[in-house]
Order: sequence, then structure tokens, then C-alpha cells
Amino acid sequence: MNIVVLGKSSILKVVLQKLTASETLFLESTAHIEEFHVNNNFFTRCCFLDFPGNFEISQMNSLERKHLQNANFMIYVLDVKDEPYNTTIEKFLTLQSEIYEMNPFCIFELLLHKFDGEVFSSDESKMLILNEISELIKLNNNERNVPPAEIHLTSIMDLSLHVELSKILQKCHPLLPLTQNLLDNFASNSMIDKVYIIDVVSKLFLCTDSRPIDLFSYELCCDAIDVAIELSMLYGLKNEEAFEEAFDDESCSIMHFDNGFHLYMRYFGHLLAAVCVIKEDAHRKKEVIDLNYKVLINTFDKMVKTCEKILHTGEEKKIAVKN
Ligand SMILES: Nc1nc2c(ncn2[C@@H]2O[C@H](COP(=O)(O)OP(=O)(O)OP(=O)(O)O)[C@@H](O)[C@H]2O)c(=O)[nH]1
Ligand SMILES: [Mg+2]
Repeated sequence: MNIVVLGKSSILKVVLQKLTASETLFLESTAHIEEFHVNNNFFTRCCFLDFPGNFEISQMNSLERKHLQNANFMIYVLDVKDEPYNTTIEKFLTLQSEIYEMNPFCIFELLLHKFDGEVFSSDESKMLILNEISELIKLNNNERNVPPAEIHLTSIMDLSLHVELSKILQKCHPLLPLTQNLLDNFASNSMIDKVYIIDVVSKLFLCTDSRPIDLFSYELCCDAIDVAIELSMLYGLKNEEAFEEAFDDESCSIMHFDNGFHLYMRYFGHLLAAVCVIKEDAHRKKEVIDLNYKVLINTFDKMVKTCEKILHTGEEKKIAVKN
């Protein structure tokens, strides 16, 4: 049997276990479902289930069935370097309708993965493939009554993977999509250019304002968190893995870059950082930001408490990753 290796395990290990892109070259093929539990804070409580590449729904065992019946999300990974796409799309749609039949609450996400290298360097080439795949889905999906899957373009070579997984994670918690307005107000009142609320362990962001995300400034924000944590671990702590000790409610930093960017990072909650991107003089704005930040934190806390009362949102979400 010809099994295409798509990068499912690489995706999870790069984001959740800090593997570098080159280390993924040595990953072994997944033989059984592997579980990746994430529980860094209230918002990132989930379990990713990494399915083997040769999984066939027609031959699934009872455990696999149970996982698929309980999954909140199914992330299907398609290798964009593996053309033509007809067979893969057909396979995806068949799997999607079979899972939908046993689990109508499952949300489907399609990752067009390995968008890297010369071939995909231009936006036009990305759009061409995106259009081709969207068309194929439309053509093949006419008679099926399944909800459309959101399509994401990803690669482990840059932070596009983190950005797209962040968007999926945001759907796990009903409060997160509502926070964009709050962050928009905070950003405009504080005259900052962008703000991210980032999980300091995975670097996935829980929410951001509505201005466009650019990979460069997001990468700077993630690096700023790493620098702060690594310095604490290097000089202050005995236990190298103790993120909680390295990042606490006193954690705060301002960084200036010679391209004119300034980053202002502050503790936002357990293992959560708010990182503000400022393109003008940051010193003049710090007091304004601090003042608005108090309002932001208080409002966010109230929203969380209300949300907790109404919904049982603390449960672990299950996310199946399949090709
Ligand atoms: N160029 C490129 N290669 C990638 C990317 N993601 C994963 N790979 C490579 O793809 C190969 C397969 O990765 P795996 O993560 O083992 O794939 P898998 O889908 O888990 O494979 P099975 O467990 O056999 O189903 C590895 O050599 C990775 O380095 C990517 O974004 N870009
Ligand atoms: Mg694998």
C-alpha cells in the first residue's frame, strides 16, 4: 500500500513538544492513535488524537469509533505537494460524511499543509491551489449534507501553523470569539498596533484584535516571551520545566527593535501573556496602556466568570487529527 506521509505528527510535535522542523525528519510513522494532552490554562484544555496514516474508517476498532464519536473537531491534513488532489479530496469528503453521521456536532477543519519552498513562495500560487481545492470540494460535495470545513494554509517552516491552530483553538471556547471587540477597544484606546493574548507554553494565541495578523510581528511576540522565560530559567530557577515559576504575575518586559517596533509584554493570566505591538515611541504610551490594561483584565475576568456560570466550559475538548 502506498502511504503518503503528510506531517500530522510533525504538526503536533512542533507546536506542543517544541520539536524543530529538521527534527521532524526523523519521526517514525504513527502505528496507533497517540494522545497529546494540553492543559496550560483554562482556555487550552484539550486533547489532540494523532491518527495513523493507514487508518481506514471501514476497519476502525471500538476505541477509534469512540474517539471519533466524541471528537469536538476533526482536523484533516492534506499534503499540498501531493498532486493531483482529486483522490485526497474524495477521501476527505467520504470520511467527513461518515464521521458526521456518527457525530453531528463535530467541526471539520482542513489543513492544506507543507505550503513552503520556492513553488509556494508567492501569494498567487497559494491562491491558485486554494481555489482549485475549494472548487473540487464544491464539485464533489453536492449530494452530501455536511457542514463546510474551514480551510487553512500551513507549514511547520514558519508560524502559519501556529496562527491556523490558534484559530481552531479559539473555536473550542465560546468566550474567545467574543473577546475581539474587547481587544479592539483596548488597542485603539491605547494607540497600539496589535495585541495578542498568547499561551506562553505552546505560543498559540487565544485571541487578538481585528487588525490583520502578520507573521513577522507575531513571531517577534513569541520570541519576546521565550527570551523572558529563558532568562528566568537560566538565572532564577532550579527546575528547567517550571513555566509557572518563570512566568508569573510580575512578569513584564519592554523590548525595542531597530526596525522601529516596540513590544510590551505583560502577565495576562495563568501561563498567558498579553503582548502589544507598538510601532511608535513606546515610552510615551506606557502609562496609558497600563491604565487601559487594568480595565481590560477586569472586564475579561468578569466575562470568564459569567461564562463559567452559564456553560461548563472547563471540560477537555477532543481534537482528532487525520489524513
Ligand atoms: N516541507 C515540509 N515538510 C514537512 C512539513 N510537515 C511535516 N513535514 C515532513 O513530512 C514528513 C512526515 O511527517 P510525519 O509528521 O511523520 O507525517 P505523518 O502524517 O504523521 O505520517 P504517519 O504517521 O505515517 O501517518 C517528515 O519528514 C516531516 O519533516 C511541512 O510543513 N513542510
Ligand atoms: Mg504520524
